[in-house]
Amino acid sequence: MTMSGPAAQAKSLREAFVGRFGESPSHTTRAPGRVNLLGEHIDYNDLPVLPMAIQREAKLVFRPRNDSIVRIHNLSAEFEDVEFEIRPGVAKSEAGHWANYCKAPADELARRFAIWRGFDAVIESTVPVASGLSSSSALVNAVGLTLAYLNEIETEPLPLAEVMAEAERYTGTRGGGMDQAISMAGRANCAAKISFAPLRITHLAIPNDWSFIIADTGVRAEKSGNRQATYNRRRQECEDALRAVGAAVVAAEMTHQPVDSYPALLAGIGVHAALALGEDVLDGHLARRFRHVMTEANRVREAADLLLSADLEGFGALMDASHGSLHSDYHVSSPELDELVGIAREGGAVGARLTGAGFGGCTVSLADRGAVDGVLEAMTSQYFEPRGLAADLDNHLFVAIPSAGAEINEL
Ligand code: NG1
Repeated sequence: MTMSGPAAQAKSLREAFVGRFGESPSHTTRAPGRVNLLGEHIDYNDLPVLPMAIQREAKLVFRPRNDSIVRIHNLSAEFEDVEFEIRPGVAKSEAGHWANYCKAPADELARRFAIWRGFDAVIESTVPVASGLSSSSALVNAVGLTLAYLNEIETEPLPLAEVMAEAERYTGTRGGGMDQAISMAGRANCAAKISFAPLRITHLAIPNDWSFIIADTGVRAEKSGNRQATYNRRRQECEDALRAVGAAVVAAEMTHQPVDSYPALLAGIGVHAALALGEDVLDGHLARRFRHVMTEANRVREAADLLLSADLEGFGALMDASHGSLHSDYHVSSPELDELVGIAREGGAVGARLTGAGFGGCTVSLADRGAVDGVLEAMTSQYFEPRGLAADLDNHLFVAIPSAGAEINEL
């Protein structure tokens, strides 16, 4: 009998560890990537989002050391070995280097706790890189959970996820906390509604006959350079819009509570009044960014109810509306993302949208289980074959399996 899938991966990780470090690993850690179903570019505004963890994951085997050195060998030859010492202020590698996602949790944990114990590890990730499926947070969480466990500090999923969200900012992206939270705390067969400040998670079962199809445009949405600058600019624009609308709320005495956050704005005057005020006081791109944030927050609220009542068509319609808003108001789509969304809809999906930060990366489409083959065929023949990507199709096109969050086990 030949092994395949996770069992074969675990064996090759163990063999590589023995080859590299001359002894056997003692533990294994895994942390999944995620697909965001609804609620894009609003986690950093502290508004709820609706992602799920997927079967693609970062997995490592490791052995503790008796000093503060971390050595990580990546099974993929594309990524060179990483070695550093755990301490506050770990020196960064060049921008975009994968080592920064290993150093980030060590730096953050060392700033908060007296951690000292390092490890040797061999790692492999099956999350496509720079594709909006959170390969970065899977890596940060896998290394962070390993360090937390070895140094006997916080390993409860949500508190650790909050530390990891802060940790990932070491890499230069001013991200929200969605990715680290769902990767740490996801539950099998479920999506999750995640709210922030304070971080909370509600698991929502996905109906059996719903399938979420992930399709990778093949255009990398790199986390460094231009894309990082655009992402950070969007965040700044949201802050600017909130400040202007908040000042108008106070001037008009619409609420007596301070309007210092998006959740406070919605609690104070509600989404419809906020939208109307936004149209009045904001111009141009700030008005568009604000409209996306408000309508997307409303879609997440409705989507959680539609999931509970298994309303496939209704949920799909919200995904379509989300894509429209990300395209026209938030300006983070791309021709390839739009094309894949269109093909999915024509192929029988009830809804489709870009997922993750955009500017390339993946789409997520919702289809009834019976319609999945039609969607996969349409995407294959109309998008992947013409681009010569069909040979590597499994990496570009797959049905998401809602998966459990990060864990650590003895070998
Ligand atoms: P991606 O680029 O898909 O990993 C980023 C942010 C999220 C969220 C989404 C947009 C990080 C680690 N992730 O995700 O927090 O803001 O964009 O909804 O920065």
